[in-house]
Amino acid sequence: MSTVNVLAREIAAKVVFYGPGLSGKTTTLKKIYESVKPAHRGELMSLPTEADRTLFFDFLPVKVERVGEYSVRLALYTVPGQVFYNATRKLVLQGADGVVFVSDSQEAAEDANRESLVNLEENLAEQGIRLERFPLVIQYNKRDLPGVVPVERMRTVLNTRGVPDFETCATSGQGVLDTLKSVMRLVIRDLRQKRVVPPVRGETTEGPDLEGQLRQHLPAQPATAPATNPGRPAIGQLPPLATPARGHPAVAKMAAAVSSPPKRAMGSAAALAPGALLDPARVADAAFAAGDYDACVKTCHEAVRRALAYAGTGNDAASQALLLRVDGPDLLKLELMAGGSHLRVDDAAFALYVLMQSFVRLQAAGLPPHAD
Ligand SMILES: Nc1nc2c(ncn2[C@@H]2O[C@H](COP(=O)(O)OP(=O)(O)O)[C@@H](O)[C@H]2O)c(=O)[nH]1
Ligand SMILES: [Mg+2]
Repeated sequence: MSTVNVLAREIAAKVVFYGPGLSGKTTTLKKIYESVKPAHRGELMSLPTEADRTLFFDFLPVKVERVGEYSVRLALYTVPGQVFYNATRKLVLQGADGVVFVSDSQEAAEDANRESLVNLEENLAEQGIRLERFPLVIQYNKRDLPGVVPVERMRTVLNTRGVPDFETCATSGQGVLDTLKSVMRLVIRDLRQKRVVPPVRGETTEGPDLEGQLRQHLPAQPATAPATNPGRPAIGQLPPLATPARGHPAVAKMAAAVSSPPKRAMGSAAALAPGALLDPARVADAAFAAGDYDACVKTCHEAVRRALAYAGTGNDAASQALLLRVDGPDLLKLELMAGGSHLRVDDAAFALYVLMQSFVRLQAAGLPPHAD
């Protein structure tokens, strides 16, 4: 789903964090969110499933000012790991430019890791993508836990292709940013090979350049323990939690540009919309992108009502929400918001979140009955 604006020298790419349930994908994204300066990221949007509050879907836009001659905007997504969410995984995977496979180093997770990797391979194959030729990086996560599977054993099973791999601890942030840098490097190299991004004059490798750029824009070097390079310097501490720059214009603009790049854009809502609601979802994504938060919230509100109507037009909105298991208080908040004006980026992000929640619940209920 990469888009490249040659005139503006801007690349927008999509990276998906894939892996079995509870391997640490959401924690990894949260840590990236905390580590990147507010001016260089948007809001982290998370869509939880019902009972266990396992995060179903997370989305984080990140911007790196310059890589070679280009500035890079990354849209980072996680997928739900549980087996029964494969439809959602396929949706989120659509148009991915790169994948970070987050494996769980605990012995009990060995089967789940393997199965998830096979599932990734199958879902990419459905899109006509072979993993052999795809930007992929592996995280061996939860290395802090006692008695974890030796890295060499994990590598033999999961990294037969010899892709870059990293030992990580997502809860402390160890290795997380190195993984991100690595996948970014692969994505850009891939786009260059495909001639989507022109090669940089006089530069044979983007490696050191990219490294430099990230150093410049990340608050500190993270803890690192790349499995591929055990001779690396000792680990540092991650910086304290950054204060979210709520409503900051730069954040809004950046979040917008990433969440909805031009043309073939799959914004966060459109990614999950059933066919009949694709248009309003696109309008909502685009309004968010344009910074028109009033319009975004109103469009989301209207689209949510249409989504809920699939639960039966004879029911009122509250019953429809109940039937579809859309969160009542969330819906109420959206209703109240939609009547207001001068809404902020957080409001719009929340509205998109409720809309996505409705789409996911529709999908879970098998609605609309025909994939229209
Ligand atoms: N000890 C330890 N726990 C982790 C690590 N990464 C994630 N966790 C914990 O594992 C659980 C599941 O993590 P989560 O990010 O929600 O997994 P996801 O399903 O892949 O999104 C949470 O309780 C996390 O705190 C890690 O590196 N070390
Ligand atoms: Mg999660």
